[in-house]
Amino acid sequence: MTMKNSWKIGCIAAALAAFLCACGPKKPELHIYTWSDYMKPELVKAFEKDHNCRVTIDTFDSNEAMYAKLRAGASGYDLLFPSSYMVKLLFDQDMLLPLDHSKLPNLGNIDPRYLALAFDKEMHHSVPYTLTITSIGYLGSRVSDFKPSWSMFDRADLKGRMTLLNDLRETIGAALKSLGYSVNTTDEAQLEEAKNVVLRWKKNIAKFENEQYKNGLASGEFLLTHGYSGDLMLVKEENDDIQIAVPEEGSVLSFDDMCILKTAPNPDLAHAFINFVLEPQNAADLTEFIWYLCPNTPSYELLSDEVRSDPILFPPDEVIAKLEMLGDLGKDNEKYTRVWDAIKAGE
Ligand code: SPD
Repeated sequence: MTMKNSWKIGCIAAALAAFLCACGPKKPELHIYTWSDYMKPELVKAFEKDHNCRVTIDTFDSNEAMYAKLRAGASGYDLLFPSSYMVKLLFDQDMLLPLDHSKLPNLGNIDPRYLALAFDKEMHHSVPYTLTITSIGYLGSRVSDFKPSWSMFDRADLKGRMTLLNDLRETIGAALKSLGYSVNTTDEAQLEEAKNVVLRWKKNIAKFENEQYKNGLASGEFLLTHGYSGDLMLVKEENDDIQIAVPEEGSVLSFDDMCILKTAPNPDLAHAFINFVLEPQNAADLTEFIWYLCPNTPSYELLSDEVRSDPILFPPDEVIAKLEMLGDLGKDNEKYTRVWDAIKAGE
């Protein structure tokens, strides 16, 4: 063999070795489907390292969008983070895997005070991830005479500078609360009244919006927005003129839960991820990163004093008393969809 040939063979062998290494045994994968800005990347990396796996995260911006995508046949997801009323719908449609509690030794960390409010108190199919209090965010120096009230959306002087959530249960719920009704009413007359309230508000808002309102508020494009508590707290880090208030007529309290699809390709890894999130230090890191409270009792003492005294993360009892959870309304969900369609189509 000539020098030239043996050099060539050496190169080919090295390339082959590198190729075999790169294609080596495929790492297990975990596919998560969740809201945006809802996970701490460093924690995902730590989980990938601990479990020698790869995590991919897809996001949705409303429960209904997530549900529609799954019903349309999207597959391959292991772990979902829907709100509780949507968990109930997924459960009723037999889409969820019963949780194996022997793989979730950290379940006992869930705060019993909040678990008492949850629909799935035994955590058969879902585990609370975070709490959302739907609130109003506004720029303190730009909105004069602010009142913590849904009636702010009637302010013609803020026309075109406000947004409402593009979330039918939340926005119809806000109108229902403004009228003194339950966010779970199925009474047609009350829903009709709520529809007219949202149509009135619609004249003053720039748009129904679930994501861009965050940057819009931070940049001053919007002066007042209906928003999810943690998202508003997140943008407050960018602009400390942002104030957050819970309307005095009452608002929505939601749990977003972790649950595993029946069709999950990797249910073991999904259980491991849930248990990882329930580690007190991880739950505390999440609360301080995504700004939604992880209802995990031993994590509370790991939070900073500032976070522990925040009235949005740890609301006083009188605020909690005014909050209502969204329920799954079964067949009556259609009534809300009809009202929402009419709102979207209406002037
Ligand atoms: N960026 C995360 C948003 C999660 C908000 N929770 C939604 C609750 C809906 N009722």
